[in-house]
Amino acid sequence: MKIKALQKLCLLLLAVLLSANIGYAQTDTKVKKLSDDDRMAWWRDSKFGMFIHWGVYSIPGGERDGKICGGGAEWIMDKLDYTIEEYEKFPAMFNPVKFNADEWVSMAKNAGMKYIVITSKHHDGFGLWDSKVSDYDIMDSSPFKRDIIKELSEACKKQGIIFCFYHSITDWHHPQAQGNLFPNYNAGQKDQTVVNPEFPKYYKNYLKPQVKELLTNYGDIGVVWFDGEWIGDYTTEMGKEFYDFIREIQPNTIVNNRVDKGRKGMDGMDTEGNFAGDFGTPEQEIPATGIDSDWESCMTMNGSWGYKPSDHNWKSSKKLIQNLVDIVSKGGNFLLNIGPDGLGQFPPESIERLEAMGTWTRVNGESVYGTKASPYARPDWGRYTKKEGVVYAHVFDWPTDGKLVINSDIKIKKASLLMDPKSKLKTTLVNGQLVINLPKQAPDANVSVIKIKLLSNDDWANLKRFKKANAKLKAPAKKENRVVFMGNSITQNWTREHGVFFKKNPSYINRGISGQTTSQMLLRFRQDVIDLKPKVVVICAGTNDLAGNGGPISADDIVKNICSMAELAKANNIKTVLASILPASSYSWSPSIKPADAIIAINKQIKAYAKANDLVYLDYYTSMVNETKGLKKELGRDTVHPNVKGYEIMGPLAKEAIKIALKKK
Ligand code: FHN
Repeated sequence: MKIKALQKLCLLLLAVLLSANIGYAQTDTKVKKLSDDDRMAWWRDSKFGMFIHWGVYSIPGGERDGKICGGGAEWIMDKLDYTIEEYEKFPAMFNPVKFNADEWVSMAKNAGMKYIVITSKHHDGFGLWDSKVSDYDIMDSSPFKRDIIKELSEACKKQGIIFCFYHSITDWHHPQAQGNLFPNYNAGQKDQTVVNPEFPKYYKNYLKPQVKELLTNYGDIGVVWFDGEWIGDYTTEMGKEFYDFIREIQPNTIVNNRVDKGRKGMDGMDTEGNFAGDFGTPEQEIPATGIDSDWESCMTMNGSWGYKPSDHNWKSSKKLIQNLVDIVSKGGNFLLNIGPDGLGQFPPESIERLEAMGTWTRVNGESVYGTKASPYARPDWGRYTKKEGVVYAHVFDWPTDGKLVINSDIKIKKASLLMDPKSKLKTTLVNGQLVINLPKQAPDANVSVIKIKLLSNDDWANLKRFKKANAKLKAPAKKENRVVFMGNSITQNWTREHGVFFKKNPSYINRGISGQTTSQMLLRFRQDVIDLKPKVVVICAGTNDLAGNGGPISADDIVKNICSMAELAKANNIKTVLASILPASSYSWSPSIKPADAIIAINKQIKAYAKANDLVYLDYYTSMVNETKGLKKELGRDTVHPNVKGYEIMGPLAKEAIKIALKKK
């Protein structure tokens, strides 16, 4: 093929490739707009982020000629009265050669933080990225000449951490903003009439274009975290317009409520009214109670956001871990701050606390990430967080008696130490209060977490337990005397403890479920008894009601529930054998209950009802009771549950009762 033709072909190919690339880039900008819930999902599940206040103010660290500025060191320009000219010496000195973005991101990730919010520009106006809108930035005004935002955003992307940036609306350097207010650059906060008539130009020609740069050149931005909106210059109209402007550029980014003017002080939540912004921003405080809207509490580890070596007022790791739990239990996110020094290093005190939080989140993270706020009253000993079917009890103060009183609305299926999934913690009822029995020693010095698997509400009566078995069960043959045993663990354990009874009587069907109360049995009576078309049903119930498993219930109501089952059986031509409650002096899982006399009283009522309705009363009680109205030791695995000998007593009694029932008209 002649050279000329070949060249033409290559040129053509190149042109096609180039047009495809442009096509790709163009397609790249067409981002599918997520619903608000989908857009917020990653943030709501993340719960824990790193705030980084870094800038040229990290060089003086809050000190000027031995004088320390009050509050945050990042306010030194205002608090220690630097003119702009004087302050501009800091960018010229800013050369953080120790800055390593990957290391920073790893420290955040290892602490259990899911996103990072870096100050792209704080109130002093200095930009940590390569801005084409201004030279007052890291590339043009400092010897460092590395785009910090670029390096951090790439490091975040590499390590799966969501990259976000903070941006100050107030600008003490810009002449059309607050740059003309020396020495009180923040005069406009207290006196809203102190405004710069040029501010709208700053807003239009500087603030928005710079934010657009940050939203355009550094990939997906998780959160745009505004601040400094308190100046009189900045209006709610600007805020709403700015919000839309940002969502236009990155439709799925999240913007805090400081984009608008609704925030009422450090409380951080918006006042009544229609304000832009996706979440509230409490600062240095944790709301007293849960808040049913999106919010994130930002907090320093010591008393300063910016690096301030003179500030030693460090919160303990324990306090920070408990703050994380407290915030998450109230439905919020925790944005914990780091103030790196002028060389780009995290203070050792911060690293120590990040590591401690990492040690805790690596073990207990499931009790934080993706959880919902606690629906229960706050316990004195700590906090709750919740997930579908699980409640996490976060114990701050380990009970000296090892008895953790749990909110009685929590329907416990199984409790264990989160750090030891195989552990099984006994739950007992003491004076009607649900108690989880804990080991003497708290497993974690900061916050020890108990994982509580819930009896799933949607299947409170455990209808799914026998669903499959029932479906497999064929309809009884015409002559078959099918008998269903309805009950609790006493019935359930019969198959395990004395299985031969059911083997020898294949028409006997065990439908006992441990822990069940009469109300739960009533609810599943249709599917687990009536639909199985037995000739006879043996009902042995009431023990767990007396133990208070379902909460307090009167003896009369227990009997009513049992009689209701008998009436259901009668209505479906099923003969009923009403079994007595077995004798018991106490219940290990509810030690405060002394059931002996209540059992006698209820059995009397059941017997009377059976007599009055021509049903068969199956008296297990008399053969199994000891002299103290408890279960004969030799017949029980414990004070309640029969052992093999116990079931060898019960078997013949039951068979005899069934025989009598079958004969009844
Ligand atoms: O003035 C700032 C302060 O420096 C810091 O950035 C905090 C962080 O939320 N916000 C402002 C004070 O409310």
